[in-house]
Amino acid sequence: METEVLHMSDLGGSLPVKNVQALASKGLKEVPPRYLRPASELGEVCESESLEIPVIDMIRLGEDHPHHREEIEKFHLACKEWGFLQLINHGISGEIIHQVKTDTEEFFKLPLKEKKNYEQLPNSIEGYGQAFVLSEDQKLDWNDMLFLFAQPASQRNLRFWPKNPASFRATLDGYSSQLVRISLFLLRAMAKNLGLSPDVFASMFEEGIQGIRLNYYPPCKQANEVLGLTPHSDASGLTLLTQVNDVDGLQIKKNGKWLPIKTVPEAFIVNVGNVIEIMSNGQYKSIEHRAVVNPEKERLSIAAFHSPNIEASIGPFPDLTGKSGALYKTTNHEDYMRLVVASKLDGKSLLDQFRLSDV
Ligand SMILES: O=C(O)CCC(=O)C(=O)O
Repeated sequence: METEVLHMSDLGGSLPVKNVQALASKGLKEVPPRYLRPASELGEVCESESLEIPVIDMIRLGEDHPHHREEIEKFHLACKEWGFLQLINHGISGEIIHQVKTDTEEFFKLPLKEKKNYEQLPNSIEGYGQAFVLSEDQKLDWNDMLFLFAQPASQRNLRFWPKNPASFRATLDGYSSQLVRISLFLLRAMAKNLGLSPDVFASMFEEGIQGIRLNYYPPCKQANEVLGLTPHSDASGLTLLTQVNDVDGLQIKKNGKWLPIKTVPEAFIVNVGNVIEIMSNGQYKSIEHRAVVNPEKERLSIAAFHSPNIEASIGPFPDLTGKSGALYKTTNHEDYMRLVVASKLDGKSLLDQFRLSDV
């Protein structure tokens, strides 16, 4: 008997919402109330110049590099204490990065009617639209997205992959496999830093799931009253983010305040997701983050989320449970993904459901 292959886009979806780019282009006098956040929800932004996320040089992480030990230690601390870092010298050519940025910009410039050819279908997260909207009274993000499953290639649904610009599909294909290469390299370094055999994470992520979210944040005159993306920690294992244009907007939660990230040109912003926090039994941290919008300029970003294969179980590695025992529940990946898609973004609340005690 043939077993039915689970397609990621069958895991559930979000309620449809208005297109924000179209709304913003109307030159509204007032932003509709569903996008406006109370000041209490927006929290305090940290202005300290001295707080900057670690910058890690991937060449120096190489085992033969004379500064390997120093860099690998810095990487370990970045994963433990920050959960975020900027990765330089990652080996992806400037040409691929330039092309993926240009194609992303070109896609969002298309007329709404054309973008809607790639619109999400009911009950599926893949395509052009929005994610994690579960009720009609939920506050909305000042963002439109195109979400695609890019890996494993058997999960691709080309129906949602834009044909315009003409280079989009080939560009994303090349970019996607380069990101898999980087993420496997980082996962091996993480495993070694945690005292595990280098392939324990990589073997689960090798044929793993990669979802790519292209974000478009229109400018907003009431930028300080809306959010581009609600605070959340990433459900996946490891995220690699590229900022497409030179407009910053990512903020991470540090010591109870929101710390704006100043992006290093050509760097990837890398962050630990919930799956690695769980598997590392809390040694590595999946940090809450959000996106804010600019009053004058549009902002675009590309987030690539890397998760293990669907057969993997999501739980603390037995070698890391030590004296404290397991600090998180173990669950199967399919159930975990179904929960992710059915949950609204809400800080670290998703991860909290897996905690067995305070970490
Ligand atoms: O646009 C950004 O800087 C953040 C994107 C992000 O966190 C996401 O897509 O989950």
